[in-house]
Amino acid sequence: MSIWFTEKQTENFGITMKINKTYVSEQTEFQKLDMVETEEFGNMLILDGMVMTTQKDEFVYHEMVAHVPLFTHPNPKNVLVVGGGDGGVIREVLKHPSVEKAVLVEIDGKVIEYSKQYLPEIAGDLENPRVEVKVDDGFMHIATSNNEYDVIMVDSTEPVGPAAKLFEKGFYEGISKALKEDGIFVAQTDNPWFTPELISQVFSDVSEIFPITRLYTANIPTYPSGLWTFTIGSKKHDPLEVPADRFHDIETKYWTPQLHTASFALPKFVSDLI
Ligand code: AG3
Repeated sequence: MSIWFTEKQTENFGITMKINKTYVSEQTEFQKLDMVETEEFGNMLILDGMVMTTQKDEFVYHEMVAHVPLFTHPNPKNVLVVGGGDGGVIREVLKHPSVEKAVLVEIDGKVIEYSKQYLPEIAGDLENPRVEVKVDDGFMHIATSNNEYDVIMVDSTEPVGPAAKLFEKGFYEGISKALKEDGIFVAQTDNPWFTPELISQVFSDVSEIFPITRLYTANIPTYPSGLWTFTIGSKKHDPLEVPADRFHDIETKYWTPQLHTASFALPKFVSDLI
């Protein structure tokens, strides 16, 4: 007998994976958390029935969330990750020597705990002395931060459940206030096939607050449609005008200096959304 997991990405469409083992299946204070071993993609974290990350393809998302804004900023020192309790974005952030402090604010301590246990190569850097982990509400953390961060990364779930308020204009206003005067933020903004309105809405909200707003994409096979978007809001530095000598050497599997720029080249049906 074999067991298969399906994430129904829409009412009528889904992605299916063969499951070898279920390590955890638990209702936390905030959401349903499953940690499983898949045959094809290694261990996988699922929240509220949605694929969050897998050992095989996690590098795409985590590298692209971290390196695009971090290389856009000339000297990022203080960095905040909202969500991202699996630690993948933090691992990539720490590859930038200018970063003195990386704060992770994750609402659900169970995500951190089980990621350390079952996704060690993703979560391993959460113990690094440059990292401060807070189990707290990211929305509240943003609301009470002023002029503190160079770069903020929103590594949230989808706009349902605990993350719904992280896709609202008021949250982006809070982010702007929490950033220094030349700060940059990035948020994962879902996919253009099944959630085109979300991309348009977020882009329009962010562009009312930030002088520079940009959309870029990456290919993530286990996420809905595989074509994932990220929205950048920046007060001063344009990700499309990064001087070539700012791209220092780092070890990556997806991000390259060429791809940094190329990821902003959008298919027509995607650029029509913004
Ligand atoms: N956060 C964004 C995952 C969104 C996936 N959506 C879905 N499967 N419907 C990923 C967390 C990784 N650190």
